[in-house]
Amino acid sequence: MSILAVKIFRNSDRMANIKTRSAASANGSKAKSTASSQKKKYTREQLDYWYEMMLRIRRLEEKAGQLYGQQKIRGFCHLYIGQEAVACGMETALRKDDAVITAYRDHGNALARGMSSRSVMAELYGKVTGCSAGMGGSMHMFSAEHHFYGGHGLVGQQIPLGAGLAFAFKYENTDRVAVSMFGDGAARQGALHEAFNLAMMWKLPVIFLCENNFYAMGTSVERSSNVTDIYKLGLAYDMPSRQVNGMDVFEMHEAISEAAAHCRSGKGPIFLEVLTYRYKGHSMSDPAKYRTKEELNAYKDQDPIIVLKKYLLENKYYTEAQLDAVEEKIMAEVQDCVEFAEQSPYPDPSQLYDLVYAEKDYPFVTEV
Ligand SMILES: Cc1ncc(C[n+]2csc(CCOP(=O)(O)OP(=O)(O)O)c2C)c(N)n1
Ligand SMILES: [Mg+2]
Repeated sequence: MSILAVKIFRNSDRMANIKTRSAASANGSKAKSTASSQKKKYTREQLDYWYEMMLRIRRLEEKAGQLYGQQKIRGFCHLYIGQEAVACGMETALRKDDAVITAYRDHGNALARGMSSRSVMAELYGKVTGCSAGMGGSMHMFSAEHHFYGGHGLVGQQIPLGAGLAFAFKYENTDRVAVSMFGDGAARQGALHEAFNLAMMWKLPVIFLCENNFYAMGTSVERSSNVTDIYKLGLAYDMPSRQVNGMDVFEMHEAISEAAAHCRSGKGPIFLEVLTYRYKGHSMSDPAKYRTKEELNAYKDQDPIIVLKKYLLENKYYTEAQLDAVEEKIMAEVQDCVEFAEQSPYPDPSQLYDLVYAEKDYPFVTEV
């Protein structure tokens, strides 16, 4: 396995423009890439987790896509397919009591944090057994128990919320870390600058993680700013900032391990621009005509699940038959969670306001 850099098509219409963007760090040196020799250090448990969890996310979302077509799942639905290595590589480098917050493309993070397939599928169905009692849907997966704080629909809103989680961790004198995830589109929001500024001022234990999948709906990174190396936005605040290959689960694990250690030691925030790619359209209603098949296929060639599978076979961690057994187990789990969601009831209309937060005596709320 030798993914040392992410290949990026700068201009999907001109294949000649294929550019290899080397991972770069704040001080200009090449970012560390995980050489295959280093990979030997990973535990069997980590390898099992990465393979199973990436497959779980992939298969559950493929099913969700089908169910959306059948109108069993309604509303918005943004699939994470292609980006699985980000959530899974990150998880093995974090502690369970660290916090993760992200945008609406959140099914993968919910599962990677350990939330059950049943609770995610039922939420997609809008059923009361879902993780948000069926009142959030695709964009609002949430579990305080798993320290997964959503699932947010307003582009960029979770950037300062993640800094707020880190503020609480510091205020309470813990060594917990918050990961505040957002897209390349969200990186253009003003809220990023306010959050970066205060996080640096107060040395908050927050990893700002931009999943640069190169598009914000149909708008490519090049069309939203002249600064296309998004990690450079952190440099204006003297924040340690660099790029990471998000198609490589090993590299993700390494980058988050380093970043979390930095935050835990009281040195303040870190900004990682994670280069990744979504295989599907922005949401279910997007035919993704703004990019070419060649561009898509070039990323599929680096597919994190296929690459890991090859590694597991070559290094004799698994036989083909054992990998097939994992696939069967996941397929059965997906089938089970669909049946569970189908059979679960919708929330009762009387519950509509139960999860809406309002302070009755708040000064601006007056009873009429
Ligand atoms: C404040 C705000 N403005 C606009 C939108 C509409 N919108 C939804 S998703 C999106 C694109 C965001 O892209 P990016 O941050 O790159 O995340 P990705 O979808 O690629 O994961 C936009 C503009 C919104 N939800 N919120
Ligand atoms: Mg994007």
